[in-house]
Amino acid sequence: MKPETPHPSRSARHLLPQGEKGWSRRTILASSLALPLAACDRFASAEATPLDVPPLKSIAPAPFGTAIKASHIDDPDWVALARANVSQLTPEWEMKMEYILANGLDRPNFDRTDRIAAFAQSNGMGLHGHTLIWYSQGQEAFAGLDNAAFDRAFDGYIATVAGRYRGKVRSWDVVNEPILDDGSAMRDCHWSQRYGQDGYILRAFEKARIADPQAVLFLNEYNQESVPAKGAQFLKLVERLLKAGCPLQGLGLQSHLWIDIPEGVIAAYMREVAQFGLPIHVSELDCTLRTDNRLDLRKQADRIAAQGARVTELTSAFAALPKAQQFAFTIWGLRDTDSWYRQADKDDGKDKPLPFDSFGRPNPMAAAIAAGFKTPA
Ligand code: 9MR
Repeated sequence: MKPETPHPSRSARHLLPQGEKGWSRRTILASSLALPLAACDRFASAEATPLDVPPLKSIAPAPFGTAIKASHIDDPDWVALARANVSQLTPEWEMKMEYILANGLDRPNFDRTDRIAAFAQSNGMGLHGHTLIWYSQGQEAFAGLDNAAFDRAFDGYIATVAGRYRGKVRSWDVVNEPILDDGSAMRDCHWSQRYGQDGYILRAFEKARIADPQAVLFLNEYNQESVPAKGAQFLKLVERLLKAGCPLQGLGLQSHLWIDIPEGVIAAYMREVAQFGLPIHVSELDCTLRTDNRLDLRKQADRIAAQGARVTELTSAFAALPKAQQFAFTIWGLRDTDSWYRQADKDDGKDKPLPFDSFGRPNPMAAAIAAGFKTPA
């Protein structure tokens, strides 16, 4: 029911210069000593004094959001944690074509989408729509349509979905992830095959503008803040779209980070992308502790320290944006166990990619977010 999207941060790690992920004799020696210590580390962290971090929404310079699945609404612990910490929600899955068109084009299903929208409203939380058009979805539902039927279905989907949540969402990710992982070019997909690589984006934004004239319309992409070639391609795309008169109003930086992103890359990109003057949404922050290098035997504590550094860099850079460009700051789940990294098929039981642990207690990552909000840079 839920085919996975390619793993953004893991695939990007292959793009790092060798020096960033390589290993040396010295690393191996140090690592072999680290092995028994790593085991102790687990106990050390279990006994650590709980961190005292203020509710994240109370210290964020903009709405502070989380991804939500409809099942979270039935989990009182999740609801309490969300009420305390967030002021905005992004449906993690149930506002996507994959869910809405699961029964085919003629029978759109909004049960869980409506439930999330009602939950946001009854809790006074904002709602960010995610996502109308995505290369990884819709292929099956649109297969076999002739051109005229394809056009009707494409335009009709956007009109129906964006129209239904008009007045309920603050904003939409109109198009998600249009650029190839290595940043070399735009993705080719079923949408681009019909309308062209920029054409499908332009068409989607125009239709979304008509369906919901008030919502702020975003282009959303991962690894632009961490992989320079991809960031450069994103900036070129934004420039072309704006030149073509696209009603693009905001830029979504997903920010699926990992611990070996070289220092300074994220902050430099934030300054660059801000030059368009458009609102910025850090839209899906998480930071995995995993690395691709199986010989990387760093202790959990060292990984967490590296995670904190990258997360604070991102958060400080967001806090340094002009106020009018701070649209929202969203984490891709509250508790580690809510993360897509911890879904059954990929769970290693150890990753801590989110600000709260499985009991809803602040992780060091929550403190790293708080530190960044306090020190704009
Ligand atoms: O976290 C989401 C996971 O639960 C879904 O199965 C998956 C496919 O719909 O999408 C994940 O969220 C992705 C987001 O929609 C777009 N950027 C990458 C996110 C992580 O894969």
